[in-house]
Amino acid sequence: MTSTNKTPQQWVDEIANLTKPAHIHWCDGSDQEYDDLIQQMLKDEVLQKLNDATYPNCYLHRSDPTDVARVEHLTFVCTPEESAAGPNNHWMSPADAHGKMEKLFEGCMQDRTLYVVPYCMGPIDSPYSRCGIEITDSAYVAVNMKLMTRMGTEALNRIEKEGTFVRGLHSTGDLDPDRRFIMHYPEELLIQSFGSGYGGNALLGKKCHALRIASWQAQQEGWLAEHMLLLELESPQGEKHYIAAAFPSACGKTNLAMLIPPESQEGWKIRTIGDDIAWLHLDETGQLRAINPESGYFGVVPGTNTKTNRNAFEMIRHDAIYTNVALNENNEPWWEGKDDQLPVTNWKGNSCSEDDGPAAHPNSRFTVAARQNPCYSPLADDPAGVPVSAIIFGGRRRELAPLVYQALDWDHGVLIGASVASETTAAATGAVGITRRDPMAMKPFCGYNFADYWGHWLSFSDKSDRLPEIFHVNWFRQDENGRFLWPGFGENLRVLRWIIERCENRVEAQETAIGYLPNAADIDTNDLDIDHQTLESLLAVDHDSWRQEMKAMGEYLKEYGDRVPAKLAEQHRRVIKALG
Ligand code: OXD
Ligand code: MN
Repeated sequence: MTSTNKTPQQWVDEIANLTKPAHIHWCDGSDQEYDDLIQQMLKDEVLQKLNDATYPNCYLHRSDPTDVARVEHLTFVCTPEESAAGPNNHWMSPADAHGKMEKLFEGCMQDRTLYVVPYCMGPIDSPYSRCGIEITDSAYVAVNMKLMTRMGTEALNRIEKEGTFVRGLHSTGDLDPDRRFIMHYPEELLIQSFGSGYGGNALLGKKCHALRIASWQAQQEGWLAEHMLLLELESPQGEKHYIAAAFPSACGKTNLAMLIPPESQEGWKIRTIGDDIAWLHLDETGQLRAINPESGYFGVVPGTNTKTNRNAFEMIRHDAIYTNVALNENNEPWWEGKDDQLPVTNWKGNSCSEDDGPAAHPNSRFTVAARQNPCYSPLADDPAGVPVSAIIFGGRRRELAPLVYQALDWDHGVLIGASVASETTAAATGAVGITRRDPMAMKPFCGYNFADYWGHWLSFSDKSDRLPEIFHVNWFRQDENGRFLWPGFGENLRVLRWIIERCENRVEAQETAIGYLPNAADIDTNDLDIDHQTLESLLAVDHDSWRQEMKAMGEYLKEYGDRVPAKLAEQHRRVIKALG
């Protein structure tokens, strides 16, 4: 299982020999194949059809109740040297990991069909795209991959032409949490996932390939694979800007990418290029260009409604796969935050009157093709990608981080990205609401040592003098009574406008110890129920708290020892000095 230069057929033969499937199915990616797989899953009760009058072509999948989120403690990066994986990853030696996984995969597909899923991450004809083949024994994975990636014959043709591809082997196994592992072998361009059917662990094109393996490839090849949404912002004058923004899981990337401007922001438009992952390359002029490697969305359902995200609400009304939502009495999907009727059956399939807790799992998901998004940008299919004007980092922080601030330059921006911290959410198993460091929102997804990754980010300032401006935002500031200070959602457009004004050098800002902050008058608050004092506190920099924050950041950096790039340490010292 360790050699790399195999043809797809050779690799499939090898895996079939190991896993002993009853059938082998090469996915062609056609609509007919999708329909056939759906019919098969309805028969096998892997899927349940939802109300066809109100939710046409929508299906519900209930996963095993112990298999509902990414399992970071069971996710490993397997490099020959432990230090290459870094303190940010769990590590296992390639030999140990191969030994363990080979035993698990042996004979695991008896009585099952082995699906061969060739896919392309990114537009099929883009030089920035990369291909992979996922072998899986889950028809649910195959149909999700059809929605999430360019899957099938065209991808296989590209793979055959290029002669190289990322190999992903997945089996749901017996769903025993003690026999569940997600292994990454960056040097072999190989992923092995056993014992989970949950999206982030099983749809290998997404987090495993497009982030963990791709971040490693990107370091080798001089580009960036990031946990970022990509949006187009068009002004009333028709000026367009492209923004990439990194937020930890379940912090509203999908909502921001599909933002509907409020009535007060007449003439502004937002279109989505991507909602979760961006691959960024410098072009020959030094401009950073981005593609979205995915072609679908695997989004968090709870909280989606016409007020928070009308585009998403509409796009999941047809041709969608729901995972772990509740049902109402009309056999329609139901989730917390959907304000119609009441749920009768919860995500586990139990009666809501007899089972406490949320009706939909907090990490319940929808899968849909991106083209269903009412504000889908056709540029998502442009092989040249889009030119990025601004990069935004953000986290969920009750205190400290102002609504928005701008880095003094790229290297300072890298420190800001490396300092991202956020309160944990339900997207991964573990406690929710604990603040943890999540540099560049990549803590669960960077396939190599963070210290080397920061060094890679810093190397860009030597390669181009036209890099995007870097910003930090925080939509989640609360007062002492837990009330949000900023209205968020569509109103976040006001902050994006300031960001673009800064990129265009059209507005002054105040230089502070942590970066450039807006003058309060430059954030448009017309028609907003927000008083001057609240805005001032959203834009305040409390030096004591920031000194503590920088101290904590210093402690964090110590975990990476002398591998921390000198330029990053220098930025850290500079901010401490400026704080006085
Ligand atoms: C996701 C995640 O599913 O970040 O996108 O967990
Ligand atoms: Mn994500």
